[in-house]
Amino acid sequence: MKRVFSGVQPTGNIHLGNYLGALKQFVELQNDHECIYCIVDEHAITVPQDPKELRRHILDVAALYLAIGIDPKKSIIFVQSQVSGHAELGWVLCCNSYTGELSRMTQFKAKSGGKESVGTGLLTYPVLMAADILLYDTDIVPVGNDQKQHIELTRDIAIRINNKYGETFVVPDGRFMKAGARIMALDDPEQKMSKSAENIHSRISLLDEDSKIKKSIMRATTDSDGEIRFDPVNKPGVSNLLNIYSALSGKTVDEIIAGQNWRGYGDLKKELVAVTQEALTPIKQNYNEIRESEELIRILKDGAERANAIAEPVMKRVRDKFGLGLK
Ligand code: AQP
Repeated sequence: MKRVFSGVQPTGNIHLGNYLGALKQFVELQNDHECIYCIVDEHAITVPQDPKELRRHILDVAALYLAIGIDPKKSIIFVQSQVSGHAELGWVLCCNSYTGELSRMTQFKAKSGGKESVGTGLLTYPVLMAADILLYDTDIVPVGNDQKQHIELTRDIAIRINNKYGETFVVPDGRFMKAGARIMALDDPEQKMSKSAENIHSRISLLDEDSKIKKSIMRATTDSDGEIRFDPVNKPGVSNLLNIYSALSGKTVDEIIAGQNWRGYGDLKKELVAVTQEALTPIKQNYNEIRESEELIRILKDGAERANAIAEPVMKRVRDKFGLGLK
């Protein structure tokens, strides 16, 4: 069975972009793959976090993992900082990567742009991500499109080390959805939907109430020509709505448009409101049952043990290749 690894940052507001780009794949893959799903708290601290909030968000994401259908009997669910190999391997990989390649990463440029002082963690974030993946001899990494460049970097570092020290790492492949790989902000379809955007109507969070879902979709930015067609370059707003519809319903955009009798964008939006509310209702119900249960902590502790049992032999291999520690 091929091994799958991916993670989500516990930074709050898990949204439709995270779900349709990455999390939905997590569920699909767990029946015929060995899946390891992480809550990447060490990534979250690349920007300042309130400690109490961070702890709360870790459990929020864990509960969401279960609520969307990740089954802890099939998949490993754990918190990154509970397995020390992530930080240890991160350092080894840092010593085998270059500031030039890291400063060229689009996400680093976007997050550091215009700031006088930029934390080192923001620069080395993709190296820690490479460590997360390589630590488990991962074959497949299900992520959104925005992570493509980081997956390429992970491959480059793995190949570089394999060439220099002999076969050390499995070289992984990214896995991207057809619909949903890049969900755009509702208020500005030129930007990706994001947890940290100030305008709450730029995104639909998985736990949003029906009234908030309706408000955010009904006020989504479209255009003035009134024609409903999929054309991301000239009609990014309408195309984004159709893309979300397609990813949530499992229908192609052609099927959606062919069956419609809409008189304008308002009708498309109303239908998308219904489709979104229907998709998120069971997730919210499951979440509310799971979030306060003691079972959640037990699942995460058990997951960390299982993850560590896979990571430790890989770390031993790395220490041996690099001559670290004692034999
Ligand atoms: N808009 C998106 N469309 C499709 N996939 C997306 N992902 C994120 N945004 C979109 C995917 O979600 C997974 C988890 O993301 P993350 O928690 O690691 O953080 P992120 O990519 O930094 O997410 P945000 O929402 O954009 O957060 P901020 O605002 O803090 O930067 C990843 O697989 C990602 O590709």
